[in-house]
Amino acid sequence: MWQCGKFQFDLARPLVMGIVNITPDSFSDGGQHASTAAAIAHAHQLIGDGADILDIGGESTRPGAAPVSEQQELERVLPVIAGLRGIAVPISIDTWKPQVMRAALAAGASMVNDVNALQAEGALQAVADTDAAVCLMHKQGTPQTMQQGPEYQDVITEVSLFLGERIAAAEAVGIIRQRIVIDPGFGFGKTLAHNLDLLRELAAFRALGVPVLAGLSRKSMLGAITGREVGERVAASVAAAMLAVQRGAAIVRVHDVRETVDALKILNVMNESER
Ligand code: 9MG
Repeated sequence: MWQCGKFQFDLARPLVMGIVNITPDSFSDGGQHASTAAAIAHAHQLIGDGADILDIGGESTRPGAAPVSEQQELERVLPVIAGLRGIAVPISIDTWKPQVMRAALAAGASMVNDVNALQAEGALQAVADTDAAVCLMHKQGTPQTMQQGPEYQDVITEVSLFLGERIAAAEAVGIIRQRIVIDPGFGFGKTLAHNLDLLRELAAFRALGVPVLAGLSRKSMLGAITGREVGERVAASVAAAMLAVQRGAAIVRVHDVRETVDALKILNVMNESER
């Protein structure tokens, strides 16, 4: 069982985490109120499309993205979380900032998705003080610099060692394994070759004893392979999600929930009907 606040999942089938980005380029240029309303409407659409979890973020982590202040991030995410109170699926807050984690969890979020793996001062404690789930993700560098010549001796071993250390750090402050998922961080300080190695060997991370989350949706690695712009990567994203699940991912983080849910239904039926 994977515990996510008051929600529990047996992970007998893969879960689909739908992305709700509340950044100026995502929804509306009509001010904060319009962005909030559009984000809430989008979240309901994703639930209707079959999302098992919603991942709400107020700061872009794209390569080269500018950081936003804690205050700005709070102003973006809190009204959306409040507007979604009572929905049937857990809300994950996508942040590395401990004060944003605390405020979002108090407002009703059930999970923290931290691309910084709870390394910021106070982040471990912010999660430990609750019953929330956490995603510990690997990255090399920061979103501002991470794609400037990332290097590894052995990407699988290095990412695996890091994630093992972060699981231990989380457990040391009382975050039980049943609340933890790990993520190798596709595109976060990785070349195309590193990303392909990670996807090929994704099953290796299951040896760490917690569920694996994979986020490949619309990423530049898919653009590099297909030659398609970000808005035209739906088919590549669905294919990548399928491959990740076949290699042991328990959760896939995606923009295109409806298409991914449909594709995974085919895979699930095949797996269940296996003789
Ligand atoms: C916020 N964010 C962007 N990409 C991501 C990924 O691949 N994994 C996780 N956990 N979060 C991500």
